[in-house]
Amino acid sequence: MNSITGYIQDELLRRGADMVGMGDLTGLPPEIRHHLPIGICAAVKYPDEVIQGIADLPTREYNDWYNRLNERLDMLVTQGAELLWTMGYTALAMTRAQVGNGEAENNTALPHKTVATRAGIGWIGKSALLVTEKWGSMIRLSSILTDAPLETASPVNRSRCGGCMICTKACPAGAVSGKEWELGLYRDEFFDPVKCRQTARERAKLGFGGGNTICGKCIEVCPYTRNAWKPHPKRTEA
Ligand code: B12
Ligand code: SF4
Ligand code: SF4
Repeated sequence: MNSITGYIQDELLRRGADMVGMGDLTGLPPEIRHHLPIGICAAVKYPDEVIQGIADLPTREYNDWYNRLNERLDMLVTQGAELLWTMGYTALAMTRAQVGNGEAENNTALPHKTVATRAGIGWIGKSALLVTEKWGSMIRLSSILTDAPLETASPVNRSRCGGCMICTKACPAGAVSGKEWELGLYRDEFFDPVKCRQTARERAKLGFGGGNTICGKCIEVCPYTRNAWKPHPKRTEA
C-alpha cells in the first residue's frame, strides 16, 4: 500500500471509522462521480445490542444510533476530504447535505453502496443492503470522491448470499424478493423500496412513536450480522 493510502485509511480509522476501503470508480459515468476517479468508503458499526434490540420492532435506541452514526459519518468524510485538500488533491465529502436522502424517488445519483462494492467492502445482499463478512449489514456508510493517487481494492461483483432466504422470509413488508444480486441487476428488479418505506414508517410509529423511516429487521436477521455478535455475558450465563 502506498503511503498516502495508508495515511488516509489510518486517519479515518483513528477518527472513528470501523471499516475503510478505496475503490476505482472510472467504470461509472463521470457525471455521477463528479468527474473524480476514486471513491473512499467509510463504514461505522452499530453496537451489537442496538441491533439485537430491534428483533420485534424498531426502538428509540436504534433511532438515536441511526442519527448519531449519520452525524459521525458526515464528520468523518468531511475531515477525510479536508486532509486530502491540505495535501493538494480534490476531494468531495458525500455528506447527507451533499447527497440528499432520495426521499422523492428512493434514488441518489451515486449510492454509498456502489462505492462500497467498488472498494471491496462487501456485496449487495438479497436484502438490498451492503453485507460484509466482518459485520454483516449492521453498518452505515458514507463516501468521499477524490483524485488522490490512492491504491484501490478489488471490487466485489458477486453476492455471497447463496441459498439463504432469511431476509426474504423475515421482511414484514414483503419487499425482499429473494433474487440474488449480481453486477448489473438494478435494485428494483429484486427489492421493492416503496413497500419497505411504507412499512418502515408504520413500524417506527409502532415501536417508538415514529420520526424516522426505520425498521432494520433485515439487518438483525442476517446470519452475517449475527455471526459478528460478541458473546454477551448475560446470555452465556443463562
Ligand atoms: C433512498 C434510501 C432508502 C430507501 C430505498 C432503499 C434502497 N435500497 O434503495 C428506503 C426508505 C426504502 C430505505 C430503507 C432503508 N435504508 Co436506506 N438509504 C437510501 C439512500 C438515501 C439512497 C439509496 C439509493 O440511492 N438507492 C438507489 C439504488 C439504485 O441503489 P441502492 O439500492 O442504494 O444500491 C444499488 C447500487 O449500489 C448497485 N450497485 C452496487 N455495486 C455496484 C457497482 C456498479 C458498477 C453499479 C453500476 C451498481 C452497483 O446495487 C445496489 C442494488 O441495485 C441510502 C444512502 C445513500 N446516499 O446511498 C440509504 C441506505 C442505503 N439505507 C440504509 C439503511 C440501513 C436503510 C434501512 C435499514 C433503514 C433503517 N435504518 O432501518 C432500510 C433498509 C432497506 C433495504 N433493505 O435496503 C443504509 C444501508 C447500509 C448497508 N449496510 O447497506 C444506507 C447506505 C444509508 C447509510 N448512510 O448507511 N433507504
Ligand atoms: S427495513 Fe424492514 S421493511 Fe425494509 S426491507 Fe428491511 S425488513 Fe423489510
Ligand atoms: S439474510 Fe441471507 S439472503 Fe439476506 S442478505 Fe443476509 S445472507 Fe443474504
